Amino acid sequence: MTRRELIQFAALGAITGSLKAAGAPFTLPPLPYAYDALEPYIDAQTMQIHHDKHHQAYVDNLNKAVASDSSLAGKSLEELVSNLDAVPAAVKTAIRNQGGGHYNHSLFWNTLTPASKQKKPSGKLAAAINSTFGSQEKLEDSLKAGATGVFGSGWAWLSLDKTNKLVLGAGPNQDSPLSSGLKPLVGIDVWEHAYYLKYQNRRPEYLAAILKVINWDFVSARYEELSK
Ligand code: MN3
Repeated sequence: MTRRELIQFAALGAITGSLKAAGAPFTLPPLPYAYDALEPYIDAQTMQIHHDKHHQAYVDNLNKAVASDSSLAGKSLEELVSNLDAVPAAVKTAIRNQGGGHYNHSLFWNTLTPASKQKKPSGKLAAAINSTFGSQEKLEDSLKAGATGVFGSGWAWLSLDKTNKLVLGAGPNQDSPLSSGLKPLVGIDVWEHAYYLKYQNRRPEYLAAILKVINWDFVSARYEELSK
């Protein structure tokens, strides 16, 4: 393995491990780079508040929800979010929102990288993007359109479906594609907390910026892992 492949492999292992690891209490994963690493596209203050305050709150509230029902003890984050129907009605909304928030953000940090290190999608993912969307540019245009169209708070997604086809989607709040039987590859957080300090109401400017810092190396490796 080259050094780059080793780093990708480690990042993939870290996120796959933390999402599948058994049971509460869940903990906030460290940001895999400095707060200011995504400047000038995503500012350091936004990253610090988004990770240390918003993501931490999802983790804390998820732990409270899991602690309130003993049937949830020992379940991994991925088990909880991918099988909401198995969650008792009294805590289902909390697991959906807080578990989804923890899962979505844990993935999100790993799918970003400093712009100076950004590469194009590679290998099987590059081929799948071209055959499904025509080109990387068309995929990015469609992702931007999906993210622009989210009313209020939510996410736009590139996921794998059950037949390992690439699919685009969007959802409100912290709903995760995982809960619909999809395997999320890239999520674009369009909650205002993700961009308001720097971009205020200019969501399209934020979307153009976030696409400059997508970690396609990580996404390419995740695609290979999930499509096996
Ligand atoms: Mn967020």
